[in-house]
Amino acid sequence: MTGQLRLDDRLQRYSETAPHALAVAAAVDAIATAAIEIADLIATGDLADASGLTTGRNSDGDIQRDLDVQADAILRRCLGKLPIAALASEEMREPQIGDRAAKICVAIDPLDGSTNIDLNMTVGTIFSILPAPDDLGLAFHQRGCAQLGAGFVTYGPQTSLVLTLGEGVDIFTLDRKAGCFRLARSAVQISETCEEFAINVSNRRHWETPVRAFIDECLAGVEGPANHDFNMRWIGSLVAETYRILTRGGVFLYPSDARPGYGDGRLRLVYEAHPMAMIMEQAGGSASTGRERILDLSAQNLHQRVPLVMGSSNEVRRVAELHCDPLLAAGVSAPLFARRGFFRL
Ligand code: FBP
Repeated sequence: MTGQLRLDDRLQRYSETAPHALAVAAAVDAIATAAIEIADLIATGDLADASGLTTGRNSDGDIQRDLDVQADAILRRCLGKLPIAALASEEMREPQIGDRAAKICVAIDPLDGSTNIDLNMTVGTIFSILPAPDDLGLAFHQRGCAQLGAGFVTYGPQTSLVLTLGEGVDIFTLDRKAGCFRLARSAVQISETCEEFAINVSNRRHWETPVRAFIDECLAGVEGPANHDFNMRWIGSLVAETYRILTRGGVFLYPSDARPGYGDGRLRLVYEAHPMAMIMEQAGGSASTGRERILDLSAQNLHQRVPLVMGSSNEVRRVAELHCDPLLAAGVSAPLFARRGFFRL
């Protein structure tokens, strides 16, 4: 461990650095407290009646599991003690307006990847912290680059909290005996190049031509223009995929596709793509839709979906190049070697 620095000590130091910092630090601290409770609940599983069973659908039509509902309640209880101007959750139809004098707004995905719960696989909590605008109706319509902080917690073999406060990315691991998070890795960096891609290939026939072209290049490996082999992973849990990229590089894609309801992909801009994009950029990686930088986008509505391509910057750039290719953009598949030189940059 990196000097055993505790998260609360890190937050204490940060809280003195800027006008919003005290409020941001308090929100992260509350999320960390909630995460310890959620981690316990997940670890106890069936024994605590937290089975991952489907209980219904949330306001946006997603299948909702008992743990989604419980995680949401725990986070709202912990955050509810703080002055927060507006709170948004994947599990709520509309944001909840709180203390109008407060300096920050918080958006959460209480339990991302919850279809994995009954498989005993990694799930997580994602959060985004924004400044409170004068008109709170616009709280979650701000561009991603307005975020003051962002992060996620993974509930896996270890419970880890990945955090950016706009000055790099740190990873804290839960010390279960002491009941606190301790610094495990600081100033995390994502390598520019990578040898691993992640995408749900079962949707291949529904993808746009540039996405298909990129994955064809990865699959061609050493025999194609990429000139090296790729490995593939698909966990079906955004937090676990992001953690992997922060650990050994890689590129993740959840693109738009032709299935009904997937015209903008699957992931949500405000509480999934924005925070992950801030983490990527703060760690030296990139995040785009394939056409635009994620942090330049602002949501028209709270639950808006967005295509997401993130990870090692050379691969994210390559996906963008393919989207700019006029033939591919028109849906014409070109042979691999016609698209780029054998020795890629
Ligand atoms: P939820 O927002 O419903 O939790 O879904 C998000 C997610 O589970 C991501 O974590 C993951 O990347 C993706 O959906 C998997 O989608 P698919 O099942 O279509 O491959």
